Amino acid sequence: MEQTFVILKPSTIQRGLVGEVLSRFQHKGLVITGIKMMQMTEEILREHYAHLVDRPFFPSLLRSMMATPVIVMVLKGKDVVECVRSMVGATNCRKALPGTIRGDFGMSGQENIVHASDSPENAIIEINRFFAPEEIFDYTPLTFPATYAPDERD
Ligand code: IDP
Ligand code: MG
Repeated sequence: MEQTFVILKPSTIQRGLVGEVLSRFQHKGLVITGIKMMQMTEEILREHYAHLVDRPFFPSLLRSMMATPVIVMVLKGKDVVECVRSMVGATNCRKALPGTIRGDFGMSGQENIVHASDSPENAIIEINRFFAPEEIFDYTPLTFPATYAPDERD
């Protein structure tokens, strides 16, 4: 089954929203297969946000992402990459639809609560960037038969 990579950004830590955001993913039926707190560094952020290093807001994004430790996690589910991106909503929280995580919990384009991988290929790259293989636990919860039909569980 597919996995995706999520960061609870410093805005989530600072504002005390870790439980709220985590419960969205759990209530959806997604499985946490990896989770830890870590301090971002400029080096890893330059790699993770390589597509943005030349943008004028990049220095501000770096400061924002290093303002506190973050919580990084790996979530498992069928079509989970697409599913989590739609749960997260548009990049700018003011434009993100109500019902999405950014739409419900934020007011900023930069301080936008979460990161989520944007494709299955990038999810694999990002999981490997932030997690060692032994930090990922590929178990099957007892709730799976009530969460998926048999042909959805591969
Ligand atoms: P995404 O997080 O929705 O995938 P990206 O375009 O990959 O959006 O940008 C990564 C992060 O950079 C965003 O989540 C946001 O924190 C920040 N960011 C993107 N565009 C802007 C901007 O125009 N101003 C300030 N920060 C931005
Ligand atoms: Mg992105």
